[in-house]
Amino acid sequence: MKLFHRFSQMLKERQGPLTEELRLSSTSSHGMLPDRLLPDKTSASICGYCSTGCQLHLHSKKNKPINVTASASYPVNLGAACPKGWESLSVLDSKDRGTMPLLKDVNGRQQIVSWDIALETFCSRFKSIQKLHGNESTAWIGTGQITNEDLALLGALAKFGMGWVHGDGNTRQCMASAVTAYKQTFGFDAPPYTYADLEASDTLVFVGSNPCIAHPILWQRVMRNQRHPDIIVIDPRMTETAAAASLHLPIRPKSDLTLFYALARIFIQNQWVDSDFVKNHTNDYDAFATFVESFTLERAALTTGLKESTIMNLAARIHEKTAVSFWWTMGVNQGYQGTRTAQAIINLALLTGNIGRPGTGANSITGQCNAMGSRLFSNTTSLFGGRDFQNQGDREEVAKCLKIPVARIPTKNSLAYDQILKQVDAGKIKGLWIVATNPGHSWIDQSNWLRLVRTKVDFLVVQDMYYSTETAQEADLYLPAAGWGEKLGTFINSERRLGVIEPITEPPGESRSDFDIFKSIACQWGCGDMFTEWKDPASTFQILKRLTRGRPCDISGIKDYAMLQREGGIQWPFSESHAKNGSPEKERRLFGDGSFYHPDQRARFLFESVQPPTEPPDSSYPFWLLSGRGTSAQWHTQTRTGKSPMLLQMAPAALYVELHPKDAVKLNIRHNEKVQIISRRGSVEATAKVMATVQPGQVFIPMHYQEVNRLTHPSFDSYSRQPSYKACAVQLNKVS
Ligand SMILES: Nc1nc2c(c(=O)[nH]1)N[C@H]1C(S)=C(S)[C@@H](COP(=O)(O)OP(=O)(O)OC[C@H]3O[C@@H](n4cnc5c(=O)[nH]c(N)nc54)[C@H](O)[C@@H]3O)O[C@H]1N2
Ligand SMILES: Nc1nc2c(c(=O)[nH]1)N[C@H]1C(S)=C(S)[C@@H](COP(=O)(O)OP(=O)(O)OC[C@H]3O[C@@H](n4cnc5c(=O)[nH]c(N)nc54)[C@H](O)[C@@H]3O)O[C@H]1N2
Ligand code: SF4
Ligand SMILES: [Mo]
Repeated sequence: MKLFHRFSQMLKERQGPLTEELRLSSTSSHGMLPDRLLPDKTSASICGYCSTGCQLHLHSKKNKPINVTASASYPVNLGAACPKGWESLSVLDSKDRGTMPLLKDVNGRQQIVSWDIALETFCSRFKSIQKLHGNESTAWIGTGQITNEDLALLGALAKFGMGWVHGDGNTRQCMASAVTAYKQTFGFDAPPYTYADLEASDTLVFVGSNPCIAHPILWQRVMRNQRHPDIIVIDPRMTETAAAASLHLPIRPKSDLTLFYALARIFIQNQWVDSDFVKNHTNDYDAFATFVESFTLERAALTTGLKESTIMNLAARIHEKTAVSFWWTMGVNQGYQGTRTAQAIINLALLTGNIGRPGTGANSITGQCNAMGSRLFSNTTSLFGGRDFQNQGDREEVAKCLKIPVARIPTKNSLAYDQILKQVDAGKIKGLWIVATNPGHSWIDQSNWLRLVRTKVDFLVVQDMYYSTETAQEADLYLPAAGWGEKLGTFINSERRLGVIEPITEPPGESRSDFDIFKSIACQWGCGDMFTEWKDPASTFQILKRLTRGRPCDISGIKDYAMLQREGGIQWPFSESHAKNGSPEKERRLFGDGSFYHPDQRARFLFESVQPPTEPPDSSYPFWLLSGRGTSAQWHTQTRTGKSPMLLQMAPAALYVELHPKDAVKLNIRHNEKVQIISRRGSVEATAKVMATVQPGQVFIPMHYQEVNRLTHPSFDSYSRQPSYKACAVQLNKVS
């Protein structure tokens, strides 16, 4: 009773919303919480890992984070979280958190320095490079894992304050193909769906997407679907998602484009097309119909390795249902024809009229917690709010909105990530600033990356939570950043929902939030005046609202963070005029009225001839190497999740490779034996896991192991410049 009394008292004094779960568990007859687990403060925060955007309640006691619960009332996760979410606080307290800036001395050793020296060095070094080589000689590489407010301040500071022209981010590795596909087809980068569509579909088609592992709580939404949906997975591997599907199509790597064009041909030939929708809301149908004529069933079967009857069966299953949704992720985007493949999926949705209605859509799932925010607010490839640097009117709008001279806004787009590195190699870009990404593990073709960083970059600044990352260890100057759980701002999830992240604890030592670091740099650089209105994340959010006003992604109707918290997040668009009609609906999808964002409001059919794989297996390198997410417990380069003992127990610590039993017999390799994997770029040693998850002739390595990108082949989609991580040629040898 005493405990209950204390708990009620605490409820009265709480500083944030307490979860239903905590309240229940502490008052139920069998579940009194021990005193050490009773928080004195709770924050409600969107998870800082994947783009599902679950809301977590973070609890602390005497300023120490103690535990996490999943918000039961939040419309995204409805009380659930995955292992990374549950463990999100435990990774903050780690001995390799940066607590002070580090600067390389004359012997190349990183030494602790004060912030004053760090900031002075940052500005003087970059300024001197710019003075000698011009404003295009420096660039930044950002991320989809910091807040909208951080991203916008970084983008405005670098381009408008410091005069830089080039910046890109890790979202290039991830979402660029989807972004380009949507922009070209719909007229704006706009994933049309809402998560309720997962529950309202009769048929869900997942292409190159493994939500069981990569978006576990989205997968739970699929499991809540009461319509006994047909779940179809198109993936070379028998993934966890494929194993749970009603139909798995183990397509040959990088042959999706042929499959989708062949499907379009089947729809057209059988008159399974929603002609009214096509006539009223699309352009270029006739040209598309002519184009797909050569994609016969025989051709598709030959290219994809799937049976003709399987392809016909797939077409019929899509045709027979009224609410069909298509979902794609990295198996599509990370391809040398990723943009066209994404558009081939969109074409199917347009042809069959599966868009704008519940349970439908051509739906790209984003990756990182704020990949969507980086698309709208990073000010890299596109000018704020999805505008164009090359458009005079767009530049004037932004200048007016930010009250800066229009001349401050570059008139050209940033180079893409790979192009920035090419300029580094050419000696044109000499200074790099890397924020919240770890290319020393994640960038394609590692040996080239290392060569560039060590021999071509004059000044490398790395801003990260940990000083131990592969990238931070190469830094001339390392800036210690606060992480998720220690800062405030907003993220946008896969269904366009803005949500708030709240701090629950202080950053360690003298580390600072990214926002504060950018502000300090602005002052030191001498452009602090430009950012007086950008006082803190909350006031910056008001600037972001202005930047979106009148755009498809208009969020001007969202009053403030309190409103976002009260409403359970809000999906864009939510303009001032929306707001006049009252509270936002809990779930909203786009294109219900069939009007798209091109000036004629019509979507386009976009298509192109199929190109051969950039590095197909041959007699010397006979295997396809696939890579991707291997476990729900690890996140990318493991800098964060690798700090949780619990998460570490959930996946093998050392590099492994999945290999088909038939190939294992041929090569005389047994389960758990060591093998060497060699590509034209490098070689690594791994433990063989003999399992039929992969097809014969294919092997799979999770991307969480640093070694994987020593092997990958640097080829890129020509429209999106996204790296084609997913497939290259390797050979396999038993280590005797
Ligand atoms: N646990 C965990 N979750 C994560 C992440 C993480 O690191 N860990 N990262 C997040 C991020 S940033 C992202 S982008 C997402 C990625 O989420 P997903 O894209 O779902 O994950 P991946 O495993 O990279 O790739 C998906 C599938 O593409 C398949 N694939 C490979 N080549 C082809 C092909 O040619 N055609 C087809 N159809 N399929 C192919 C692979 O076999 C793989 O199963 O996950 C997010 N969620
Ligand atoms: N072979 C292969 N390679 C791949 C992929 C693949 O499928 N196969 N997938 C690609 C994809 S989709 C992606 S998204 C990339 C991801 O690649 P990365 O972005 O390199 O991976 P992360 O480990 O997420 O790196 C984020 C870094 O930011 C730091 N950090 C976290 N939060 C904060 C913060 O608030 N502030 C600051 N300053 N730092 C912070 C972390 O410690 C970490 O070092 O990898 C790509 N690489
Ligand atoms: S599914 Fe994604 S957002 Fe939800 S708890 Fe897991 S990592 Fe976090
Ligand atoms: Mo990603």
